[in-house]
Amino acid sequence: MAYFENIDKIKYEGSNSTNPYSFKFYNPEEVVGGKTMEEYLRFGVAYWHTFTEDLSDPFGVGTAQRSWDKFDGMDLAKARVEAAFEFFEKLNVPYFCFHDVDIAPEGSSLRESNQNLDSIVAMIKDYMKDSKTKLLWNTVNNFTHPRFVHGAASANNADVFAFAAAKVKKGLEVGKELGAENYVFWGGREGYETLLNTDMKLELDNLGRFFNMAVNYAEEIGFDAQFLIEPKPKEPTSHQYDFDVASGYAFLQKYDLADKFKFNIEANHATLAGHTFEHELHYARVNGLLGSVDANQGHPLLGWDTDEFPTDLYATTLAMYEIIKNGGLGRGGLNFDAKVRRGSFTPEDLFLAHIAGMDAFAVGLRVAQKLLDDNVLEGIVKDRYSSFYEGIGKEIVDGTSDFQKLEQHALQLDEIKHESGRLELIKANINQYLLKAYAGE
Ligand code: XUL
Ligand code: CO
Repeated sequence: MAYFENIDKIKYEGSNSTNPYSFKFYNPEEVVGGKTMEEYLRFGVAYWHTFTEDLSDPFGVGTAQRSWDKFDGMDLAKARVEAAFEFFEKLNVPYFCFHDVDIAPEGSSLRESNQNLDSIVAMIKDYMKDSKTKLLWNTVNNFTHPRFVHGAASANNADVFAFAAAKVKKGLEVGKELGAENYVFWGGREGYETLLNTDMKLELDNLGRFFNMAVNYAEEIGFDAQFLIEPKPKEPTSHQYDFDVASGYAFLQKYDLADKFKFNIEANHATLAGHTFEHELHYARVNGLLGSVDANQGHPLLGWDTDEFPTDLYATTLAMYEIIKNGGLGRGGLNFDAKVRRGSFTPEDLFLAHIAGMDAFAVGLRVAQKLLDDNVLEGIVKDRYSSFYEGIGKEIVDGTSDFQKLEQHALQLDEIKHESGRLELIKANINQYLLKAYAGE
């Protein structure tokens, strides 16, 4: 049975096409910077936003029209798998990702939940045999069920810690079974609502113990996925421990995990933390920790995680700039942790939204590569720091200087000369490159 019978396979038709069901800029075979767009961008579809989301919000019920919703229970889970693989094929997307509860309903016991998972995982494995779409990452949802009301690995209750561990154990087994390239930890409730009833030291230590046990178990079963932490500063907690890349990195170092994890960076989480998307990508990159990306965007006027499809070309360009400088995303990818708006409730909107996001990142890739090829920004940065390439600057960098020598140097200075930072020129240059990309130049 077809769930998207009105939609044909989405093809690249170029920037002049008026067909909404076509890619205007994403041409999977086009080579940019020595790799095809498909290899560079490694797009992934999020199962939860695309196949289980009903589009409800805190003030209104769900509006999504999904033909699989006529089923329920395990039949619904099976219908979603059929719909998902039809969607992946029509969108021609190389990856997908999911939480345990997205693909199979929880049973009345852990044992029953695991049985439900086993049967859907077997079905997905079968579909994957005839599909090019692979599993970018999986994870488990340790935040929705009431048992996680006070957290999971950072809960105040050891039974909850054990339950959370059992779910991650199963998640690692599922990841191995389906050949997941990464495994994600987003600490939805690993944080607190108030310090007034929280033992922060114990919670952080427990979280460290939990991650170490997960690493050990993955090694034990031979699951060699890249482990990723997905930082977010808050929501639903008022403070989440994996606040941003910098605090996540400090946590990993303290608990001896820094060489076992990288980061999955989500645009809207970065902005919630008061950072730009490119800040988080950059911070991870320069520390060798950029693993994967949850591609989306926040609404500039709303202060929460709106998970919109990314359409802001300036943001996708700066993000792709970081990703290219990282040498690509390795085993990671650009997963759309993005959902259609509540008013965009038709099944067709699911395609149109992904096309918009894929095209936006394809433009970002083209423009960022051109900015690098033409040395538009790199030269400016290099020049700005030229004082560190020779003389006293080189001594500082080489570690051969000290306060005595620096005082001697400072004492003989007359006037310190500064150059303009040229910020407006830099921004004008980026605009010029973006507009040239529209014109196909
Ligand atoms: C929530 C969020 C999650 C993670 C996976 O803000 O981003 O969907 O990506 O648990
Ligand atoms: Co996410």
